[in-house]
Amino acid sequence: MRAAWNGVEFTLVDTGGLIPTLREAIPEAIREQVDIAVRESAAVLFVVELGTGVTDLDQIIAKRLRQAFASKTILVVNKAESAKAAYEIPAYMQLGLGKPYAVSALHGKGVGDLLEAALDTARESAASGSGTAVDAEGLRVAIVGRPNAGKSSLVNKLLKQNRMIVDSVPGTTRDAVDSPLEIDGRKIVLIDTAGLRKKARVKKNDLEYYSNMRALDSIDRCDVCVLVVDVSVGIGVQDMRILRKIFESRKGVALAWNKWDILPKDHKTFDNLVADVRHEYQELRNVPMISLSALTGQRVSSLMDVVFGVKERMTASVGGADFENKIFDWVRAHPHPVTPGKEVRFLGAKQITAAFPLFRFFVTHHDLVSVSYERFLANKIYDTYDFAGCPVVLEFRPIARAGGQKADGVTGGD
Ligand SMILES: Nc1nc2c(ncn2[C@@H]2O[C@H](COP(=O)(O)OP(=O)(O)OP(=O)(O)O)[C@@H](O)[C@H]2O)c(=O)[nH]1
Ligand SMILES: [Mg+2]
Repeated sequence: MRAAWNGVEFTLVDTGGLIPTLREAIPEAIREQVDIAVRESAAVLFVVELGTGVTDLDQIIAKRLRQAFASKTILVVNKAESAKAAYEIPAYMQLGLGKPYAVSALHGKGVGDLLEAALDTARESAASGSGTAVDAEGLRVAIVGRPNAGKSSLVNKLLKQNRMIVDSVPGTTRDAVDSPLEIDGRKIVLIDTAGLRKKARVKKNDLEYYSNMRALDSIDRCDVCVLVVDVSVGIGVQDMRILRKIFESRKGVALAWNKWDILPKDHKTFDNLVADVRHEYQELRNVPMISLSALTGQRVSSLMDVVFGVKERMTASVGGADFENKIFDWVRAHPHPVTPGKEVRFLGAKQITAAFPLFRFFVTHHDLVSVSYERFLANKIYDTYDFAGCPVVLEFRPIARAGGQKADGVTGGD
């Protein structure tokens, strides 16, 4: 939730209650939940409740916060509206998190001071860099997909060690976990993410709301995504949503058909499958695909070749004059539909240096370029150059500034 206080904007995240699920695993479960909740926060408010006294659970949570996040934790004692509060509050000093802030959320008492303190803490931890994760070096590859697709299994296979928690229960992975590795001298950071379910099915106070957010955040922070699809389940609406999110974030993508081992097949299966889904989903036409098995390891070692191929293409250059001539040819052969008096005339085109394939077109009435015409041009670029797995982005600008200028422009039909 975005909020503001005295002109400072910040994101407030309510973690929901930290409740251990298994009695014998309390400390471990709490540790995990606390870590997931607070690792990337700039300030942490640990809220306890007056009236119950200091509980075992408070002690366990406080211990973890002291160990790992002491400098950014603020202890808050809530429900401090009663007259007795002043006598009871000192007991909370034993949690070792400094002097508690007494507030009454109900009456708004003490909240202003608390926010002041929280923002001071946030500023300090932002300045010292502890509010943000330190990035490991290498090509960042986020492994994304629906729950149970086999993302963690795939990461494990790639790491050749069991670092991730794998389980047959969907939703096993809660956090986005970074694992650095090196393949043939190439540095990679693999990011295992939580399975992405439909938003509507994720309740706000659920830990899953949180892991969803972090999986989406991993897409923004990576270079190339691997979209893992369980071949026995097939492509669904949710996969297409994830793909759209990847392209909106201007990231590269490769699709891994996982669990290939359980599919009865002949030598044509893969080609047929690819042809079918590309026929059904136009967005998949330019996405490179590989079939593999995270269980047996079949073709897992080839996946990174596909990923590095995407990475190369993300910044590939098409060459100036030749590109512009092609554009003019396409426009001539397939002119933009005419709006009387408002002719869309192409004056120039060039590729712009960016982290993804970006093309700028200089056009009269640039705001009238239709969506279908934009798609036509993008498809032409995909068909002519190799941008498989990359988001091809087109920009339309009113005038040509430097280079690429053609006095009369091209409207087609000559
Ligand atoms: N037969 C077969 N089973 C697989 C394969 N990959 C994963 N599985 C099984 O699928 C189940 C889910 O695997 P995970 O790796 O936990 O899946 P995930 O995508 O990380 O799941 P979440 O973290 O819950 O989103 C486990 O029972 C795996 O053993 C595969 O290639 N073949
Ligand atoms: Mg997982």
